Amino acid sequence: MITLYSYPTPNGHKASIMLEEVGLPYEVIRVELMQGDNLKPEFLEISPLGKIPAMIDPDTDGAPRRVFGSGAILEYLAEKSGRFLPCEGCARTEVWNWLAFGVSDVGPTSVDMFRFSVRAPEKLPYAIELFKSELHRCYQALETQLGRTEYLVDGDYTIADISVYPFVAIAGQTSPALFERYPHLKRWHDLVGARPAVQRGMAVPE
Ligand SMILES: N[C@@H](CCC(=O)N[C@@H](CS)C(=O)NCC(=O)O)C(=O)O
Repeated sequence: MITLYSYPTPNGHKASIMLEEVGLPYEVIRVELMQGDNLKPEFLEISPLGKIPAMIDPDTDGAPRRVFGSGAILEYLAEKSGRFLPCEGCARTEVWNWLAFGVSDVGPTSVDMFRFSVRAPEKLPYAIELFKSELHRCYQALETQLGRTEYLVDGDYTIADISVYPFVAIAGQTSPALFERYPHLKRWHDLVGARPAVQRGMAVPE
């Protein structure tokens, strides 16, 4: 059975949503980030940067495999299950495009916005404005795309949607005005959020 190492954050939720979607059995180990358990040597062997999500898959052709980072986990589980990733062609390339957008733009920009506007002991207007405008740049790109296509990649729900959804969901909860400004983003958020597997994955770990 797959072991998922996680914590209730958007990056962790991407992995648990995907595990719920593909229906593979898994157990969850909650890594206590606030207590520094993620920096213990045994966890660094699984996730070299000491970040969740990570997982161990013992059910492989050869030795058990570690997979770390939300992007690698989404790709790995899509390949393993043969689901949520088109087999070939333009749609597959588009999934990589939007998956990377979720992992390298939406995620880090959302986290930096939170760090500088909420966590920072000293509030730096330059940093707050920078990440706010970068985040709206991400939302605008999503809004434009979702005005053209039902899901991020035309045709179907894919790992690209999963790589973006948890950060949009938390932003919508903390600032409801977001969805007044971006109606296509709201339509997509409600569509993805209605999936039972997404709802189950967003509740892991407790
Ligand atoms: N690029 C990674 C980022 C993962 C990440 O930032 N994880 C955070 C929680 S959301 C973490 O483990 N933070 C602990 C730390 O930085 O020490 C991914 O997409 O999964």
